[in-house]
Amino acid sequence: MAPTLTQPWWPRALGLTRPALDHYHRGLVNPATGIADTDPALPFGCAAGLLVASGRGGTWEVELDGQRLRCRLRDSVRDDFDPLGRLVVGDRVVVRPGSEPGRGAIEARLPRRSQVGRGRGEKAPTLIAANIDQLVIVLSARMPEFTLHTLDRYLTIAAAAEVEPLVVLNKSDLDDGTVQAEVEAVYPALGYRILRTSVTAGLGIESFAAALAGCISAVVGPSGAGKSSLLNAIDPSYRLRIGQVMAMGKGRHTTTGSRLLRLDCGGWVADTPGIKTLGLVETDLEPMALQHLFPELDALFGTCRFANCTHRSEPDCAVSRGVAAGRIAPSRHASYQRLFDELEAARRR
Ligand SMILES: Nc1nc2c(ncn2[C@@H]2O[C@H](COP(=O)(O)OP(=O)(O)OP(=O)(O)O)[C@@H](O)[C@H]2O)c(=O)[nH]1
Ligand SMILES: [Mg+2]
Ligand SMILES: [Zn+2]
Repeated sequence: MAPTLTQPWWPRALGLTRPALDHYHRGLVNPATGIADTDPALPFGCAAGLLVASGRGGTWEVELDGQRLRCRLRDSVRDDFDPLGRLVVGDRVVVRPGSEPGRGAIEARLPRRSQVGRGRGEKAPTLIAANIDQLVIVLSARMPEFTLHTLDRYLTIAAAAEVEPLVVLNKSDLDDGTVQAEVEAVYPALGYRILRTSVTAGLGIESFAAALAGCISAVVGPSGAGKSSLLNAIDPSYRLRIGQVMAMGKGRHTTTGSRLLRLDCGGWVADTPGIKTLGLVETDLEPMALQHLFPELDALFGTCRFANCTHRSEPDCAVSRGVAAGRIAPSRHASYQRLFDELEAARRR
């Protein structure tokens, strides 16, 4: 029997109970028009599934009732996706099973609760995953070198997409404690969850696995940070390709496409390719809205002399005062300013 969207079929199918699922719209969206159909029932003979991988040659893998279907896009919907409407892993799709076993056709994409992407400069942004509960930000202490700004950039992406971030400091075997101290001085107090791992030393792997259990996560971070290594560490059967440190930094990415992997403990995780230029996919993010994505700046909202203070060089700015008084980390203020300038420049283009 085809499930209808008036029932919360999706969390049940995946064993999920997250309250964030309330965000789901009900009703179908016609990918050609972006308009929700008012009829909440799925078309006769169709079922809703989870897009787990984009195959080559226009084939997509969809998980439906514990089965894997290889699907193509129905011709009439193929060309109708705008850049942000393209299918991506994590999308919920309406599938019509084919006459051949294990085959089907994607008829429509269901509305998204969230989407995370990366900028590509002038080009349209590339989406990483849709409908994720958690953005797992993997950074290495060294090789590639850790920077606070990279961390702030990823945290901003998560906040803009309204996805819960989890920070993983990997390669802790290469850290003399400096990176850990730098991070712990600032981020836990802001409410961010931080894990410390080392695949090489087998450190923190269990906590990492536990943090993924029961939800849909996307693992992001610079190339070479150890994203695929961490996932292989929690389940060797994934057999994800691991890069050679020597080849890193030469523009080579070991992981290429995104794929959702099923977790033994329930839930899904997407390994993603390392990101070189991480832009804000929410192209409609106003520079003035950026302050709300930094919790410590958001807390001071409305307390500067000027109501439209950008917290850069205005007189009597509560944020600058906070930095001077040691209540706000200078690195956070610097990250904010850099991202603000970027957003402003993007608006002018
Ligand atoms: N010293 C050390 N090396 C690690 C650790 N984790 C991973 N590595 C090494 O880092 C290199 C890159 O690992 P990958 O897992 O391929 O990195 P990735 O983040 O998936 O990279 P992309 O797929 O290119 O985005 C490999 O040589 C790993 O063996 C760690 O905890 N400590
Ligand atoms: Mg990888
Ligand atoms: Zn200000």
